[in-house]
Amino acid sequence: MEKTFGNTRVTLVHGDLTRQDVDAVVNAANSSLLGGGGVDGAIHRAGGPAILEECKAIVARQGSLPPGRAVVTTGGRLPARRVIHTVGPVWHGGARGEAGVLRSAYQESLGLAEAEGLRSVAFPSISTGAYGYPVAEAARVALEAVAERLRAGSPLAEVRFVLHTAADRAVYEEALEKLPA
Ligand code: AR6
Repeated sequence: MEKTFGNTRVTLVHGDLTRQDVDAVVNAANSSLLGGGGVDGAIHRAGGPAILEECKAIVARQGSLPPGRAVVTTGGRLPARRVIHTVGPVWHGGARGEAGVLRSAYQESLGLAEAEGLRSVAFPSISTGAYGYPVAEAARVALEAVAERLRAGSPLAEVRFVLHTAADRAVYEEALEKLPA
């Protein structure tokens, strides 16, 4: 399913982020940028060591990456040319600013994709795995954050959400249906 905001299509697919034929994929990383499990582990496995080398250079230069911020590296051996690494919030019940940090993670990632002159970017469901964010709430925050930025005008042609399970895709579909174009 898809919906258009401004000039940009938002699409939802069920699949593997590392296989997406887009300009950039977004990594749900942690502040160390040294890799981990989940989609982070899958990106480093599929993309090879060049990504980790660039991550280490970034941390040496600017320190660890705070939640809600984003940085960009090469895509290594991935079909995507770039990986945008962002850090979502750890879920602590929702009263510790989690939604604001999640929203920032999406919007900073889109800003970097635009600054890099990219046309298409694919996101995983940030924070809803190891970080424990309830998926229905995360889907609403994620889609609202993306739609808001795209409505303001963006050179991106497509923003794709790649959901790892059919159940997660259904949750994102429901949230996208409710969102005004
Ligand atoms: N393609 C698309 N989605 C995936 C894939 C994949 N190949 N693999 C997992 N997912 P998580 P987080 C989904 O845990 O909650 C890491 O260790 C997964 O099913 O990857 O932001 C980092 O280093 C879930 O829906 O990210 C951090 O320490 C979603 O991706 C921490 O986990 C996010 O789950 C970040 O936790």
